[in-house]
Amino acid sequence: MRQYSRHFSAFIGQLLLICLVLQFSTTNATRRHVNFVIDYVNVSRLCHNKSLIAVNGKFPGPTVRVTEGDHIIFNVTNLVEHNVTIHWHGVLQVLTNWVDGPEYITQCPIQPGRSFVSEFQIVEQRGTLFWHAHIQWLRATVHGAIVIQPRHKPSYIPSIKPSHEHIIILGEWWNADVGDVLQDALDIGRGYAIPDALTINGYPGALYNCSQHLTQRFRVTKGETYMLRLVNAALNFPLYFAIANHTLTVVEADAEYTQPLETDVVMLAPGQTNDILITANQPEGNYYMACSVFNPNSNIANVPHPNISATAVLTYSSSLASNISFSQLQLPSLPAFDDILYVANFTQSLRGYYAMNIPQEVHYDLLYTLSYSFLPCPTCQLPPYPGQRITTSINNETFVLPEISLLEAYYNHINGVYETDFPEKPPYEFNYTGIEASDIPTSNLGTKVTVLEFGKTVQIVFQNTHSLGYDLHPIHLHGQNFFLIGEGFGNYNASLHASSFNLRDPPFRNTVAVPSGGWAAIRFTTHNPGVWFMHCHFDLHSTWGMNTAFIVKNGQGKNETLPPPPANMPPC
Ligand SMILES: *[C@@H]1O[C@H](CO)[C@@H](O)[C@H](O)[C@H]1NC(C)=O
Ligand SMILES: *[C@@H]1O[C@H](CO)[C@@H](O)[C@H](O)[C@H]1NC(C)=O
Ligand SMILES: *[C@@H]1O[C@H](CO)[C@@H](O)[C@H](O)[C@H]1NC(C)=O
Ligand SMILES: *[C@@H]1O[C@H](CO)[C@@H](O)[C@H](O)[C@H]1NC(C)=O
Ligand SMILES: *[C@@H]1O[C@H](CO)[C@@H](O)[C@H](O)[C@H]1NC(C)=O
Ligand SMILES: *[C@@H]1O[C@H](CO)[C@@H](O)[C@H](O)[C@H]1NC(C)=O
Ligand SMILES: *[C@@H]1O[C@H](CO)[C@@H](O)[C@H](O)[C@H]1NC(C)=O
Ligand SMILES: *[C@@H]1O[C@H](CO)[C@@H](O)[C@H](O)[C@H]1NC(C)=O
Ligand SMILES: *[C@@H]1O[C@H](CO)[C@@H](O)[C@H](O)[C@H]1NC(C)=O
Ligand SMILES: *[C@@H]1O[C@H](CO)[C@@H](O)[C@H](O)[C@H]1NC(C)=O
Ligand SMILES: *[C@@H]1O[C@H](CO)[C@@H](O)[C@H](O)[C@H]1NC(C)=O
Ligand SMILES: *[C@@H]1O[C@H](CO)[C@@H](O)[C@H](O)[C@H]1NC(C)=O
Ligand SMILES: [Cu+2]
Repeated sequence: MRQYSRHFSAFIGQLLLICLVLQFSTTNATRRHVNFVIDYVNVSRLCHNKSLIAVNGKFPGPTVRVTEGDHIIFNVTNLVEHNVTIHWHGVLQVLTNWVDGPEYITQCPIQPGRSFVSEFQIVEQRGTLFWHAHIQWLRATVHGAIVIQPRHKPSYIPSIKPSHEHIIILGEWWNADVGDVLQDALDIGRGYAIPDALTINGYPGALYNCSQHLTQRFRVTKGETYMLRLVNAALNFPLYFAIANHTLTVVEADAEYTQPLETDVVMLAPGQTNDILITANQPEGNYYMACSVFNPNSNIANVPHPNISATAVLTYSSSLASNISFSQLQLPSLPAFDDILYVANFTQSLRGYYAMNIPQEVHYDLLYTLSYSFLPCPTCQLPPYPGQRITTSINNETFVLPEISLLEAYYNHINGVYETDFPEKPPYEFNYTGIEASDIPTSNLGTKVTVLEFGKTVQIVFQNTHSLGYDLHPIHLHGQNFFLIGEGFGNYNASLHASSFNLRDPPFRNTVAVPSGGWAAIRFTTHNPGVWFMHCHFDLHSTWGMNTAFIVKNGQGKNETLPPPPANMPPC
């Protein structure tokens, strides 16, 4: 393999000239430089001091601010004793698949002491996304917001001019090292040590020990409207968010406009983002904002979750000088941790704009079951499944990460790295959401992908199953957004459900929270050649194998052809 890498570098060297020519042909867009140094930082939370891996000494990391159309020239330098990759989550990466970031899917990791320098363009997206490490569970602390200002606002978007904005990243905190949390989870072969706290911009807030004095305050001026840019950066929990006495108006999801939706509480699955407007129309004072877990898992051994809300405070300007009297603040009311009906209504109320071009004809019609499964594990001895470890699977396939990137293997025709026979449907039909124990399958281990022709429309119905209980799975697709055209509880039935698909104003997203005990249908068109990862955005489930990838073939001409790799791709 090492020999191969040298060969590969020489090959890239020859292509450098071509790449430079390509770079200089795109001169009139703004170039923004993003310099990330991955380093250790000491932080103190919940009465614990800890050294964690972060970017530029910040946790959460720096915000990347760009305007639609900009070129981002990044330099990611790794100064920690751990392999790292950075994924620009939700960025469409048009013709720049090489810098997408998932480890061993599009690149080998940036090894300690090395840098990765390259670039991509933000094409036809606006709103909030985020960047995060895409290797093991490093993204717990290696993440930050991406803010994309629109270049031209489409005429169908109501003109709202928020006077200011605040970034609100929802996340988690472990007193332990997250690498150890992952290793323990792998060793025991089932659950994992849940986080010690939920966080807002890295802080647990006043309801946790040693945290009151660090509670984050977001300043507002009475009468003005603010844009809140929300990101769920948590590893394994969908989260509710609300602000006491303030109505939230959702206007964007995953960096696409939505029809304005007024609600008291939003729910974001890991990987999802929302832009929300609030108006400071309440009496001067302090108001709690709070975030709590939505955990619809009805596992045999119910999955535990942090049950204390992360909080921060919305402070009207005249109250800024005075201390907060926390005991007098009221928490916003949040739905119960398992309120699947609230969430179903919220997600189904969220609509895109009619102006979008929704593909009506389907070329690839796929049904993907999302399941837990078991594989033998002699060292995993905990009851109730001694000798077995939990895995996850899609259509009975448990994904195994290769040792060189899929993209490298595809581009250079290297055999034996992946197979192209990922099943279009589950091996056989069963009562997917039935409760019979026989639904618990033993899965196949492999690295299987699906090859797609350019310019075709793919429909995927994700069907959750009852293997080991019901659960939600936030499925994230790299490289293209999809229309979320339908969802429901129970088993998907084409003859009943396909006719009610929303082909008028579905939201256009990169992550869908497939309902616990139900299904969700998406549609996208293959406009972007390359190898695109698709996976559950619960890191635990992705680690267990709920992943696959699409290879989108080249179309016609240069604008539909994946360019050669940039110079100095990190070698394996
Ligand atoms: C973090 O704390 C440790 C122990 O106190 C110290 O040795 C180290 O230099 C600190 N690191 C940074 C980046 O401040
Ligand atoms: C954490 O570090 C600070 C200094 O950075 C120190 O004052 C404090 O005592 C430490 N706390 C614990 C629990 O070690
Ligand atoms: C990338 O950043 C590192 C660390 O700041 C620096 O040493 C290196 O020269 C930079 N590389 C380029 C090509 O700018
Ligand atoms: C706060 O600390 C006390 C005393 O150590 C402990 O009993 C309690 O559970 C802690 N509360 C939280 C929210 O961690
Ligand atoms: C805020 O909401 C709480 C509970 O919903 C209510 O009791 C309180 O009166 C409200 N405060 C204001 C200033 O309206
Ligand atoms: C569903 O959500 C919408 C938008 O927030 C709200 O107006 C409506 O009352 C909700 N319906 C139910 C049944 O909760
Ligand atoms: C909250 O979580 C803790 C730890 O997981 C658990 O011991 C406790 O029973 C939970 N409390 C409630 C009210 O669910
Ligand atoms: C706020 O609290 C701090 C620390 O307890 C105290 O020093 C300060 O005087 C207080 N400020 C006001 C305005 O009460
Ligand atoms: C599937 O299983 C569910 C729950 O066990 C049951 O209510 C339903 O009737 C079953 N459906 C069919 C078609 O057997
Ligand atoms: C899944 O794959 C395993 C291993 O090949 C096989 O034993 C099992 O029968 C398959 N399950 C289904 C539902 O096809
Ligand atoms: C590529 O360019 C051709 C010719 O201008 C155009 O017809 C086609 O739509 C373009 N493809 C993409 C993906 O933009
Ligand atoms: C880091 O990545 C390199 C290249 O893929 C690999 O050979 C090495 O084993 C990785 N290191 C660790 C600790 O995983
Ligand atoms: Cu999942």
